[in-house]
Amino acid sequence: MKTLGEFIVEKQADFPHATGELTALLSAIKLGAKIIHRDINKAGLLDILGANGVENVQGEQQMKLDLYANEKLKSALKARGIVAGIASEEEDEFVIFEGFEDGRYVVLMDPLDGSSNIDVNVSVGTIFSIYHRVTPVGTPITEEDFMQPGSQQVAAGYVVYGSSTMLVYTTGNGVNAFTYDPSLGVFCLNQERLTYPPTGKMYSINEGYYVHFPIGVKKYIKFCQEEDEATYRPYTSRYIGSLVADFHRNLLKGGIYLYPQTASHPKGKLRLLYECNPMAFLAEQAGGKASDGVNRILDLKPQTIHERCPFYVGNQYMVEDVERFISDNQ
Ligand code: AHM
Ligand code: MG
Repeated sequence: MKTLGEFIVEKQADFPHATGELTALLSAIKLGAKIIHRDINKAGLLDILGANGVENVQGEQQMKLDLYANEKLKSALKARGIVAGIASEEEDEFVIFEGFEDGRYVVLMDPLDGSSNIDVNVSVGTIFSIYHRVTPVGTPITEEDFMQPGSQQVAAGYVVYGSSTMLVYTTGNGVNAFTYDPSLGVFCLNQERLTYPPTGKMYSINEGYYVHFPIGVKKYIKFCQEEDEATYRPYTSRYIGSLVADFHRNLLKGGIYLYPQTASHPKGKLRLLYECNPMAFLAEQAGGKASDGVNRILDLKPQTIHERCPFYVGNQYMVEDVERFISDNQ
């Protein structure tokens, strides 16, 4: 048995000039994940279910646990003195960690993705994305530090709070998965160099919005439902409505997740910086692909912290199929 802490330290030895800062940063996320795990598991007991009546910058109801997870992760990241600031789904503006201008990293996060699922006991997740800052160390960070394309990510990952809690991350050298053992309080290595299975049989999309999808996506959905033994179609439809859980299942079983643009949401729903980019980094590191339907997600140049983009992620050939349907039906 190998713990996440041991694994990270072991990997750090591969980089003789590593300062240990990224190791400490990942430890902070690990600690935040343990705290969130603990409190999600007793959400009903602690009276932290339900909306708190506050809307976030995107006009969505924030759940009490969203705010709680945001605060816990923020303080875990701040405490180490390595991170100069963060951007979060739950913060209108990026947050400067005052007094920590020497930090070389910035972190973007969705502290509790899919939080509307908590009240009904369905899996939720934490998503994180780590960059080196681009402004000089020693000065306060600026928005520019967060406006980097996803290809510049130093590390990214997620924690899925499901039937068990798992942490999955990449530093650009493959994807590694760990399962949390609550009795020991440690994440244990589950799988090193995780990759998509060669064939996928699942497609995940909110088909309730079918009528609003672009024509290419409508045709791709019909393609998924057609019979063709050679390509394992019809595919199975699976949609939890929790990006982390849907992504995780497709990574393990093979499949594609789609969140297209619609007439009312011309850029889709998911946020580029702290939902699409980290998942895209993981997908590519696992041999898969992530696209906005036309472009590689990791090449997109962000304009604003909370910007959205259409998102197609999963087995490479499945994402290429949907891209073909989109370009053939422009
Ligand atoms: P959130 O960040 O407000 O929780 O929203 C993101 C979630 C994703 O986890 C999920 O895949 C998607 O929204 C579901 O959206 P919909 O209910 O429109 O299918
Ligand atoms: Mg989210």
